[in-house]
Amino acid sequence: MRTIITYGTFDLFHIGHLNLLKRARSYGDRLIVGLSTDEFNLTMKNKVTAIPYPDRKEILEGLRCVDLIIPESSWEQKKDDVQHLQVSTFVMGDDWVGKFDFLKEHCEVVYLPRTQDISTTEIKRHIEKGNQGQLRAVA
Ligand code: C2G
Repeated sequence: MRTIITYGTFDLFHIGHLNLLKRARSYGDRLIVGLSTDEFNLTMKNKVTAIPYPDRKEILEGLRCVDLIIPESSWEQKKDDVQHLQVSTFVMGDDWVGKFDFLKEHCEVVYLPRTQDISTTEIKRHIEKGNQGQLRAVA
């Protein structure tokens, strides 16, 4: 059983999130997501989530490619998570490239190219500007 893990906020769920999760899942047989809690976002990531943790969790649980959700409540939990969940591969988008290389002594570490032209911030900005046109992820 090859267990994969990734972490994130996944606020205002969009195609970039889905692409990442589907590609992460393809590295193994089960995908675990460390979902950032509202408090962790607020205190450590300086992010105010639009969608509360319980709803973000339920959205991810509805995806075929996600097998388990655990709360992400600290920057320091990854090594313990990788060890006690017997993770084979840790996957993140490449905006984080290099930031988690310390995990390489415990599992494979993979950084995947982000999906272009879409992000939670861009969605919020798009709506604030009155929704002119559409947000398109480059295929
Ligand atoms: N992502 C992507 N393409 C996008 C937007 C996001 O591939 N257009 C990826 C990010 O690189 C990340 C995942 O989707 O791997 C979740 O993105 P966020 O919810 O923005 O998560 P982030 O704030 O990067 O938190 O400890 C790690 C942090 O919790 C990651």
